Amino acid sequence: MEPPKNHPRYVSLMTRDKLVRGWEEGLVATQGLIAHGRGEAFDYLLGERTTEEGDLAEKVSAAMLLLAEHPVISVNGNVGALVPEEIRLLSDALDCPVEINIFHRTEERVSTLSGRMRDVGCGKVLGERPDREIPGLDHARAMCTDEGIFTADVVLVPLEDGDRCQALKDMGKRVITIDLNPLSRTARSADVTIVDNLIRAVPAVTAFVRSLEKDPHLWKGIVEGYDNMENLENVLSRMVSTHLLDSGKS
Ligand code: PTJ
Repeated sequence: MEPPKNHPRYVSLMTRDKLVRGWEEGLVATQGLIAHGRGEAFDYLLGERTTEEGDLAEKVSAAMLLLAEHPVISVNGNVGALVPEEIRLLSDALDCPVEINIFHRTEERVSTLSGRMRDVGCGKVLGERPDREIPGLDHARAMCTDEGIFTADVVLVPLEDGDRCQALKDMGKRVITIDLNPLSRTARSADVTIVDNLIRAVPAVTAFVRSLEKDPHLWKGIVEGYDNMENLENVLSRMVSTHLLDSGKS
């Protein structure tokens, strides 16, 4: 049953439904439902909106992706279920491939997710035929493609596992993540952490790419002036500040 549109948590409830449908279709790992619940708790503390810190990280991410020679967008089950069209729009804006890169790997899920991304119009979907491994990870989690993540200089990895994020960093890549938990290992090891909900963050990064694409002279300055740890501290302070007690959502 669909909640009324004026329900204070309408978007959150509809997002849950979308994720459950994704699970029924075989896109989302069962663990993905649990991971989403953790994300929801942090989003609740943010007031379920994009903060100044999220906005800044989204702008820096756009500039970093525009500066990249070979950017790649990594897609897992939650991403494929919640924001496939939005990822396609971002990959179009950057003219870059997406790579299916999942933590709980089965060949069936890789194939279902690849199909979903092609159905929404993604031109280049990698990951079904991995031919490389990310050093330092066990075989299933290390698999990637030479054309995609292995040779990428900048990787956008939403909802990434901490070990894999660190392994990508160890390969010398610049890593951008989207993670509502500012305390996660991924959040703390990425170059840019967007502490915002996937459903708001991906369209926001695309909008920044579109607005910055004609001003290449601005990109470097935007990236160089950014301090990820400082931004994480700021968003964490915002989460624990008492003004949220007035928000009155349930
Ligand atoms: O599809 P697979 O097999 O690759 O598995 C995907 C999950 C998400 C299950 C896997 O990567 C995983 O276990 O992730 P973690 O380590 O639980 O981390 C997920 C992080 O994403 C947590 O810190 C959550 O707070 C955060 N998160 C969950 N939902 C959202 C989110 N961040 C942004 N937007 C969300 N909607």
